[in-house]
Amino acid sequence: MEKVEIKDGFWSNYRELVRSEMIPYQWNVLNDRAGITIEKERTDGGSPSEKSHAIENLKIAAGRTKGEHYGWIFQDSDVYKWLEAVAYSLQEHPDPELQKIADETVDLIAEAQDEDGYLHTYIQLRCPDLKFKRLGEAHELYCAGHFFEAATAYHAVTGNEKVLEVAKKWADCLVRNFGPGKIEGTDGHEEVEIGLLKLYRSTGEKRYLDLAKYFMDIRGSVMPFFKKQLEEDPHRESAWGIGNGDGRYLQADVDVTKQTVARGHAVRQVYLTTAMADLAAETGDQEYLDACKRLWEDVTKRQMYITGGIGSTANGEAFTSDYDLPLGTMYCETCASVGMVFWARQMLRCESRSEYADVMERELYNGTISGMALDGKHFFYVNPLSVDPRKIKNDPLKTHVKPVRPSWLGCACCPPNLARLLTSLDQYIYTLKDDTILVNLFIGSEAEFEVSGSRAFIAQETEYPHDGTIRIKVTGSDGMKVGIRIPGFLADDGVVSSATKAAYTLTRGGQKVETDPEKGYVYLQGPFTGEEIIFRFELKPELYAANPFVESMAGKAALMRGPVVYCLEEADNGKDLETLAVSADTEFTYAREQGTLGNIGVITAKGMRKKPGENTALYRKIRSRAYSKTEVDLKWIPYYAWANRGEGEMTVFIKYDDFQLE
Ligand code: FUB
Ligand code: ZN
Repeated sequence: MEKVEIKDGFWSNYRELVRSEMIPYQWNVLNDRAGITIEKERTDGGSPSEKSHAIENLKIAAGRTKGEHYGWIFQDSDVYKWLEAVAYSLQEHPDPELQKIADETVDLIAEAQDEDGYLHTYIQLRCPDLKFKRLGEAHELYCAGHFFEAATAYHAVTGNEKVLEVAKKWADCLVRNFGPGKIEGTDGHEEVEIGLLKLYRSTGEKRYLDLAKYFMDIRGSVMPFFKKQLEEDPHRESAWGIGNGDGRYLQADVDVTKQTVARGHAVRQVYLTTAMADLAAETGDQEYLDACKRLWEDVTKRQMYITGGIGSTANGEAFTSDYDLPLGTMYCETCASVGMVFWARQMLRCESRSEYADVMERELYNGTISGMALDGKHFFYVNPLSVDPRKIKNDPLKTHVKPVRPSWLGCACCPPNLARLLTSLDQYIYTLKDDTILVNLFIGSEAEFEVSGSRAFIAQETEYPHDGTIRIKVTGSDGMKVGIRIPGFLADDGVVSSATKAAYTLTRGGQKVETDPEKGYVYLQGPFTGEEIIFRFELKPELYAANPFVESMAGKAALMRGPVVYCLEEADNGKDLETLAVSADTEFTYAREQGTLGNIGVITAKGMRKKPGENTALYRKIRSRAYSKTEVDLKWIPYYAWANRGEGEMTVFIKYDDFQLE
């Protein structure tokens, strides 16, 4: 019963880019006719990267062509994520030609499906005797989950019944095969749970929700099962799916409800918590919600970069330890930031707390869209916070850190994940809860909801994040409420309280609203008759320092304006960005700029460049002051727009307060 249409100066461009460039481009890549060079995501002999072959794999499984499977064990999921993005795109922008291609893809998938519902081209084509026998690494259920997500979206938008039939047949195959007394295991990579919960909502079939819960409940005790499968695997090549075997890599070391810290593979962790929070929202399961809250706290307060990036190490694409946030070797996979948005959305369904929307917004304006170039055809897998091409090229531990976005990646999980997020962005702006509509994101949009049995309309007009004025119009009955999020960045410590009222004004029909924020939202009571609600705050460039426990960021600061993280690039500031510094009381100037990076907001200020001078020693006595200082003009651009002007240095963090020390 909800319909949200985005009409926004910032996001409509991104959505149009995905629709007009990225979706057709991805389709060509999936069909191996894009005429591009695919790069490895990092130097690793074993990773397939010559071609995608994803559609061809399905054609071979369908018996339409002959050949061998090529690609990752989860190559099918690239097609499913593409299909999901197409579904959302068609919703906003009907396109019979694209729909025909997507319908034909559904036909192909249906033909590739086995009689009993099984569907996973890697196993079907390479080792059919290993169906469900290599669950630690095979990604069968992972791919199933992505297919269920695609199928429910495509069915909802286009009414295509076949896609839902294929999904139900596959899910019923899982129901028949998994559970107590059947296969008592799950997938090494979470995702099927998210898909099953969507399938449950789409069909009303509770067996899908039950299976999703089974797959999560068994995680904490599944390691012996994975190990036994490995021992019995006649084609065993590696054990990468289960890491070093202690279960941490795949969140299987302890019961999911007992987890206290986020560890292991970052995408797996946040897909798990997305599903747990979804299940908690559906069923009210308090244990699931409590675990999610603990993990949320750990991730967002101790393991997240300022860009929203998560995963501190390339080794296992994983979390490491609290406050371990290195700047030059971090991982910050695009998928992990996309996953954070999914998780935040589910947390908002469970609890009306603005901190979830704050993180969602941080991810959206920074760690997610930095994954795509402004042409919609080049992508980052890893989103670094600092790059110096000279310092990565000889370090085998930094091959994942790339200074420019490749045309495509051998492991292509990230680009289509971003596409499905951006095309479904309308689902994140508002959260509808009983009689209340939460306004989570400030995005120009028109929406229609059913609230407490009657229709409600809500429209937002804004130039955010360039400007901090949001005009909202609501019509709706007296039983309903609208909760407006007060962004955490308006409070000095990030925690919204009654004191934060000094940082904004909120008026309704010209009258000031004095109500205190409640867990970060200010609630307005209906009836609403279309009177204008104006929410206004100043967006100022602000320097942010990290918690002192974070060693890599000591003495450094990052610049943000509202939700947007800024960075310095060599193209604007010359080489040797590590020699630059600002003072804590620097005055910053913000301006809009139209140029090669599109219409962006740039920030300028006076800063300092410190060079060794005549003393070129690697170490010197601090009191010797043997270096030269020059005042320089500094220019920051939004982090999301970096690496669009060729190879060069970039840094999010800059030294600060350094001059006072001298
Ligand atoms: O394993 C499937 C996907 O590939 C993961 O989610 C990504 O992190 C990448 O490893
Ligand atoms: Zn990815």
